[in-house]
Amino acid sequence: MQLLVLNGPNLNLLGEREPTIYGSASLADIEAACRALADELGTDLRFEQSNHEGGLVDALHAARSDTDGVVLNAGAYTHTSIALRDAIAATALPTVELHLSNTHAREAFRHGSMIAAVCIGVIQGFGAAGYPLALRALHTHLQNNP
Ligand code: CA2
Repeated sequence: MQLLVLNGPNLNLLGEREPTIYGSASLADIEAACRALADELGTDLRFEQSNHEGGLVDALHAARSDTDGVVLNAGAYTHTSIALRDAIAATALPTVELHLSNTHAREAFRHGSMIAAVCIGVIQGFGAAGYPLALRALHTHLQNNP
Protein backbone atom coordinates (compact mmCIF):
# COMPACT_ATOMS: atom_id res chain seq x y z
CA MET A 1 0.00 0.00 0.00
CA GLN A 2 1.34 3.43 -0.97
CA LEU A 3 0.18 6.42 1.08
CA LEU A 4 0.84 10.14 0.60
CA VAL A 5 0.95 12.78 3.32
CA LEU A 6 0.62 16.14 1.59
CA ASN A 7 1.15 19.47 3.34
CA GLY A 8 0.20 22.94 2.18
CA PRO A 9 1.44 26.50 2.60
CA ASN A 10 3.54 27.63 5.57
CA LEU A 11 3.63 24.18 7.17
CA ASN A 12 7.37 24.08 6.39
CA LEU A 13 7.65 26.68 9.20
CA LEU A 14 6.16 24.42 11.87
CA GLY A 15 8.03 24.46 15.15
CA GLU A 16 9.56 27.85 14.39
CA ARG A 17 6.63 30.16 15.27
CA GLU A 18 3.15 30.15 16.84
CA PRO A 19 3.77 27.07 19.05
CA THR A 20 0.67 27.86 21.11
CA ILE A 21 -1.51 27.20 18.06
CA TYR A 22 0.46 24.62 16.10
CA GLY A 23 2.73 23.00 18.71
CA SER A 24 6.51 22.71 18.82
CA ALA A 25 7.04 19.76 16.46
CA SER A 26 8.71 20.55 13.14
CA LEU A 27 7.48 19.11 9.86
CA ALA A 28 10.56 16.84 9.92
CA ASP A 29 9.49 15.56 13.37
CA ILE A 30 6.00 14.87 12.01
CA GLU A 31 7.45 13.09 8.97
CA ALA A 32 9.54 10.88 11.27
CA ALA A 33 6.44 9.93 13.29
CA CYS A 34 4.52 9.15 10.09
CA ARG A 35 7.40 7.02 8.76
CA ALA A 36 7.57 5.06 12.03
CA LEU A 37 3.84 4.33 11.79
CA ALA A 38 4.07 3.43 8.09
CA ASP A 39 6.81 0.89 8.96
CA GLU A 40 4.58 -0.54 11.69
CA LEU A 41 1.65 -0.81 9.26
CA GLY A 42 3.85 -2.21 6.49
CA THR A 43 2.98 0.57 4.05
CA ASP A 44 5.04 2.81 1.80
CA LEU A 45 4.86 6.52 2.47
CA ARG A 46 5.61 9.70 0.56
CA PHE A 47 5.69 12.92 2.57
CA GLU A 48 5.49 16.19 0.61
CA GLN A 49 4.92 19.90 1.13
CA SER A 50 4.18 22.78 -1.22
CA ASN A 51 3.52 26.45 -0.60
CA HIS A 52 1.69 26.70 -3.94
CA GLU A 53 -1.90 25.82 -4.78
CA GLY A 54 -0.85 24.47 -8.18
CA GLY A 55 1.93 22.44 -6.57
CA LEU A 56 -0.63 20.71 -4.38
CA VAL A 57 -2.90 20.07 -7.38
CA ASP A 58 0.10 18.65 -9.29
CA ALA A 59 1.02 16.40 -6.35
CA LEU A 60 -2.54 15.02 -6.26
CA HIS A 61 -2.49 14.41 -10.03
CA ALA A 62 0.89 12.66 -9.78
CA ALA A 63 -0.45 10.45 -6.98
CA ARG A 64 -3.20 9.09 -9.25
CA SER A 65 -0.99 6.45 -10.84
CA ASP A 66 0.70 4.91 -7.80
CA THR A 67 -0.99 6.00 -4.57
CA ASP A 68 -3.81 4.34 -2.63
CA GLY A 69 -4.78 7.22 -0.35
CA VAL A 70 -3.86 10.69 0.88
CA VAL A 71 -3.67 12.56 4.19
CA LEU A 72 -3.98 16.24 3.28
CA ASN A 73 -3.28 19.26 5.43
CA ALA A 74 -4.07 21.87 2.82
CA GLY A 75 -3.39 24.74 5.24
CA ALA A 76 -5.18 27.97 4.36
CA TYR A 77 -6.13 26.62 0.90
CA THR A 78 -8.61 24.41 2.78
CA HIS A 79 -10.84 27.43 3.19
CA THR A 80 -10.51 28.87 -0.31
CA SER A 81 -9.50 26.40 -2.97
CA ILE A 82 -12.09 25.09 -5.40
CA ALA A 83 -9.12 23.89 -7.50
CA LEU A 84 -7.97 21.61 -4.69
CA ARG A 85 -11.48 20.29 -4.15
CA ASP A 86 -11.77 19.55 -7.87
CA ALA A 87 -8.38 17.79 -7.85
CA ILE A 88 -9.38 15.54 -4.94
CA ALA A 89 -12.65 14.71 -6.68
CA ALA A 90 -10.89 14.13 -10.02
CA THR A 91 -8.27 11.76 -8.63
CA ALA A 92 -10.93 9.91 -6.63
CA LEU A 93 -8.22 8.91 -4.15
CA PRO A 94 -9.54 8.39 -0.60
CA THR A 95 -8.37 11.53 1.19
CA VAL A 96 -8.39 12.43 4.89
CA GLU A 97 -8.55 16.16 5.63
CA LEU A 98 -6.23 16.99 8.50
CA HIS A 99 -5.57 20.06 10.63
CA LEU A 100 -3.28 20.56 13.59
CA SER A 101 -5.63 23.09 15.15
CA ASN A 102 -9.37 22.94 15.71
CA THR A 103 -10.31 25.39 12.98
CA HIS A 104 -13.86 25.68 14.36
CA ALA A 105 -12.50 27.20 17.58
CA ARG A 106 -10.63 29.87 15.62
CA GLU A 107 -11.52 32.81 13.34
CA ALA A 108 -14.78 32.54 11.40
CA PHE A 109 -12.90 32.53 8.07
CA ARG A 110 -11.38 29.15 9.08
CA HIS A 111 -14.73 27.50 9.84
CA GLY A 112 -15.53 26.52 6.29
CA SER A 113 -13.77 23.85 4.24
CA MET A 114 -13.86 23.68 0.46
CA ILE A 115 -12.50 20.13 0.57
CA ALA A 116 -14.33 18.36 3.42
CA ALA A 117 -17.20 17.15 1.24
CA VAL A 118 -14.87 15.29 -1.13
CA CYS A 119 -12.79 13.75 1.69
CA ILE A 120 -13.59 10.51 3.50
CA GLY A 121 -13.25 12.22 6.88
CA VAL A 122 -11.64 15.01 8.88
CA ILE A 123 -9.23 14.92 11.83
CA GLN A 124 -8.37 18.18 13.55
CA GLY A 125 -7.41 19.74 16.84
CA PHE A 126 -4.93 17.12 18.07
CA GLY A 127 -1.73 18.87 16.98
CA ALA A 128 1.04 16.77 15.48
CA ALA A 129 -0.55 13.62 16.94
CA GLY A 130 -3.30 14.05 14.33
CA TYR A 131 -1.00 12.92 11.52
CA PRO A 132 -0.55 9.33 12.76
CA LEU A 133 -4.25 9.28 13.71
CA ALA A 134 -5.15 10.26 10.15
CA LEU A 135 -2.74 7.73 8.64
CA ARG A 136 -4.22 4.94 10.77
CA ALA A 137 -7.75 5.98 9.82
CA LEU A 138 -6.80 6.02 6.12
CA HIS A 139 -5.08 2.64 6.38
CA THR A 140 -8.13 1.10 8.07
CA HIS A 141 -10.44 2.64 5.47
CA LEU A 142 -8.34 1.20 2.63
CA GLN A 143 -8.26 -2.25 4.23
CA ASN A 144 -12.05 -2.19 4.60
CA ASN A 145 -12.63 -0.79 1.09
CA PRO A 146 -10.17 -2.66 -1.17
O1 CA2 B 1 -4.47 23.77 11.76
C1 CA2 B 1 -3.99 23.51 10.66
O2 CA2 B 1 -3.34 22.49 10.41
C2 CA2 B 1 -4.16 24.53 9.52
O3 CA2 B 1 -4.32 23.80 8.30
C3 CA2 B 1 -2.89 25.34 9.48
C4 CA2 B 1 -2.94 26.48 8.47
C5 CA2 B 1 -4.19 27.32 8.66
O4 CA2 B 1 -4.27 28.31 7.65
C6 CA2 B 1 -5.45 26.48 8.64
O5 CA2 B 1 -6.56 27.31 8.88
C7 CA2 B 1 -5.39 25.40 9.71
C8 CA2 B 1 -1.74 27.41 8.63
C9 CA2 B 1 -0.42 26.75 8.71
C10 CA2 B 1 0.58 27.79 9.12
O6 CA2 B 1 1.68 27.17 9.70
C11 CA2 B 1 2.52 27.93 10.42
C12 CA2 B 1 3.57 27.27 11.00
C13 CA2 B 1 4.45 27.98 11.77
C14 CA2 B 1 4.32 29.34 11.94
C15 CA2 B 1 3.26 29.99 11.35
C16 CA2 B 1 2.36 29.28 10.58
